[in-house]
Amino acid sequence: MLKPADNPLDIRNSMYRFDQLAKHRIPSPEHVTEETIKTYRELGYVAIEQVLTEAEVKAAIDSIDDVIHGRIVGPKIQYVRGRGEVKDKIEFDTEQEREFSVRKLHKFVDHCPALHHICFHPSILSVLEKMFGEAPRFCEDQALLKPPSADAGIEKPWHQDMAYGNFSYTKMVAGVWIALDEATLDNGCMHVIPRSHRNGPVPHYAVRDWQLCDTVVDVPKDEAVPLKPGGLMIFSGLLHHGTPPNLSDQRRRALQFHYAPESAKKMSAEEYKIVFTNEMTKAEC
Ligand SMILES: O=C(O)CCC(=O)C(=O)O
Repeated sequence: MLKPADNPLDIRNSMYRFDQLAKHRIPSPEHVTEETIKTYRELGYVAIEQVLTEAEVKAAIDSIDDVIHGRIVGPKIQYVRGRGEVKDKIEFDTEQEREFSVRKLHKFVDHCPALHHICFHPSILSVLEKMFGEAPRFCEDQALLKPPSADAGIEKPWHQDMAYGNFSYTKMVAGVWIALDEATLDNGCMHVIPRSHRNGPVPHYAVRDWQLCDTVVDVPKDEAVPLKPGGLMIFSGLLHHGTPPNLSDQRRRALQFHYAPESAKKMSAEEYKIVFTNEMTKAEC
């Protein structure tokens, strides 16, 4: 398979395809049936078109802005590489320039009531409970901001979430990715390889990020998951997924929460190393 150069356009063109859309979509949480759960287990994801109201989406965006502009303190802010080194002290010419310099917020649910409400949204927890067959336990919160430019709106390379230490449990975890802006083919919506979770854990490598080796990604099977604001995708912690760089002029903000089945335990360091790293096999990427 192709090995892309470290150039956003080459990455976009060689690691993603834009002519296949994910088909497992339902209109709202009320449409979850036994069949939805069965297909979720088979494909590794389900998109639910409308879960949050316009007011919930607006309140979420306002909270994100409050954190970025220092009106709420406590959550962690991760800046785009090369920006914000001195964090709070850095000068930005405009509010928008500051907003476009942030890549990620996390650990905000205890500081932002509107985001706490979404994280523990009864509709979301009820769908997860059906998928897990037991109550979900919240693991971590993130806001993933993809500003509109090749250097700031960078790719999140293909990966499995359980390959990240925080999400490496002994049972399958689930991610819930919620669009706050419209997530489109152009501004970096989610992409998935349906059924890839069924092949189990795959070693990850530090390449452009902590990621699957580009050569093991089954790019021909890539399906994009565009979503309107308030729509979301629930996906298996072992599903291969990623988002291409945002080369458009539209920003793309999303929330992402992870949950584990209540009875799941954290993997030991040894188990984690065996399944998610090359320490045992020494295989190179
Ligand atoms: O929202 C994004 O761009 C990437 C989300 C994702 O897959 C992650 O951060 O694990």
